[in-house]
Amino acid sequence: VNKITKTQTAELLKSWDNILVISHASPDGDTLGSATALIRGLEKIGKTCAFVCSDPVPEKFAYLFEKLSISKDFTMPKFAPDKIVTVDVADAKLMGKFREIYGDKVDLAIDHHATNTGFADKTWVKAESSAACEMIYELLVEMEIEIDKITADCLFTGISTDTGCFKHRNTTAKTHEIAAALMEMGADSFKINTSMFDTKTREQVLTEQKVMNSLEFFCDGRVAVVEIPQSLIKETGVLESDLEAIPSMTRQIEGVLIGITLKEKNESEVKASLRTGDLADSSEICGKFGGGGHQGAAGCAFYNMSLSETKHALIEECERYLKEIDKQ
Ligand SMILES: [Mn+2]
Repeated sequence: VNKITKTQTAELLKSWDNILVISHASPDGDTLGSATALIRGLEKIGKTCAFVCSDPVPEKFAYLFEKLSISKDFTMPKFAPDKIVTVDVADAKLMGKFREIYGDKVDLAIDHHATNTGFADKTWVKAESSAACEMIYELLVEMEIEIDKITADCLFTGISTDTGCFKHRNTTAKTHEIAAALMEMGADSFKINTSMFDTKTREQVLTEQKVMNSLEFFCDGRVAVVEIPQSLIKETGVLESDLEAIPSMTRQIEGVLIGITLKEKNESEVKASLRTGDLADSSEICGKFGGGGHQGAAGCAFYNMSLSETKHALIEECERYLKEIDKQ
């Protein structure tokens, strides 16, 4: 990995033009907030920019693109770029369909994942940053580019969403310092946090209602499991975003150490998403099945097994795991 510093990143960007900024597939607030804030900053110093993303931008993030002069078609760049920059992309795979075209042509990756694979020619990684948006904030300050109200909203969005509204373990004093600075610059924390964390679509709640019907407890109430069968996905036309709050709902139940969400992806694959509090380690349990992730959130996939076979395999592992914990 050819790692560079913030100062070197600033120098490179100042010397470049016709820059294509790429977000990761299934875009979230951080990858979109950092892309839009970076583009706003670069346009302020006269650069021409374009933006692409492999998947559609969810409607709730539309405000990030307000008053931006770039093309509204994010499925192809409006010009042949001279330089390519990814934001919040840990692996070329996460570029989705753009991997084929640009996967080995990325000039600069700006990322906060310690696991960044070094797919870009140059990489500025800062793993202690809670969000890529923290890094873009520091970069714009370094480049002495003014952060206007909309840019502040973009950056605040990424920081707030990647920290789960300043609740996840990755939240640091620095995170709060930067968020405070962004509020001074006009970021509307109330509006952003309400829309990101306190609002669900009706479809989302109706889906959650159906999924919660399947809730079961195991291991003396220390394991909670919910199931999302293909039939539910088909009959209700559920969107991926309607399901995103479900994994953490299992962990929020008092006494539950391990929350498990099982989703039947297709006829031959079941995906498990685990959530754990302080006392258990999701990644350790998922690791047993060839998956991975973090202590608090991890996943693994099961092939050619039914939902109930998957459930039993996981519960057996949880039983073993919890016995180990009890010994300590
Ligand atoms: Mn991120």
